[in-house]
Amino acid sequence: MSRLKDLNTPVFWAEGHPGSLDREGWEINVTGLCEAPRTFAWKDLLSMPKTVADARLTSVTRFSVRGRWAGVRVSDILKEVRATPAVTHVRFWSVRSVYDTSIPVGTAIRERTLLAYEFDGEYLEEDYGGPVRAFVPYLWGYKSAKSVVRIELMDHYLSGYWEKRGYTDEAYIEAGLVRDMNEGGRARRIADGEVIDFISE
Ligand SMILES: Nc1nc2c(c(=O)[nH]1)N[C@H]1C(S)=C(S)[C@@H](COP(=O)(O)O)O[C@H]1N2
Ligand SMILES: [Mo]
Repeated sequence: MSRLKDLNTPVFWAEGHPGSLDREGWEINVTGLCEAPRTFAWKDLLSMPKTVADARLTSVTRFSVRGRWAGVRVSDILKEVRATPAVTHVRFWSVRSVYDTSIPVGTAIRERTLLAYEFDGEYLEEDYGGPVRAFVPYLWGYKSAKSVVRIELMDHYLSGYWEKRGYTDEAYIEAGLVRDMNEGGRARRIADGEVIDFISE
């Protein structure tokens, strides 16, 4: 069990659940347009500055869950590998290399875009994209690729798994109702953009 499970947070694995994953042996390979491509092992990520973002994962399927997501800023990763100025998009690949999604570099370097390994102080379990997932609170949840194994730094955009199947490339969060998982799935109204507060009725 975990906090996300207690909140009945939906579990999405379009490509199929990956089964049990090895946290201690986890590695994320960073490739593409950078001067120092490298692999970040689990212990490397733990040794980097930890950022805690009290923020929401909000799905286009209209649920939203808030908690303290924690991990390494994607901007710190880009600094470590010395991303070149040519980089316009950052592509995340999930374990098994079926699910991918890309975001503009400007969004990737925002302060709460993370490679997250914790939620409310607990390590992320496989269901929710552990050991390490992308967390991008600014955009619909399909940009928050789970169980990330590879990050590609690119000078162009490519539609990913869901974008090829009809979800927008931009993934801007749109106003409407969402089920607030922190309140038992109660329907609440949101404005456009990152969900920070709800609109009172
Ligand atoms: N690998 C992978 N990552 C994924 C998905 C997926 O199906 N496979 N679904 C995305 C979508 S649509 C959402 S809303 C969130 C859901 O995260 P959760 O399953 O932890 O609730 O994960 C995103 N990342
Ligand atoms: Mo989603």
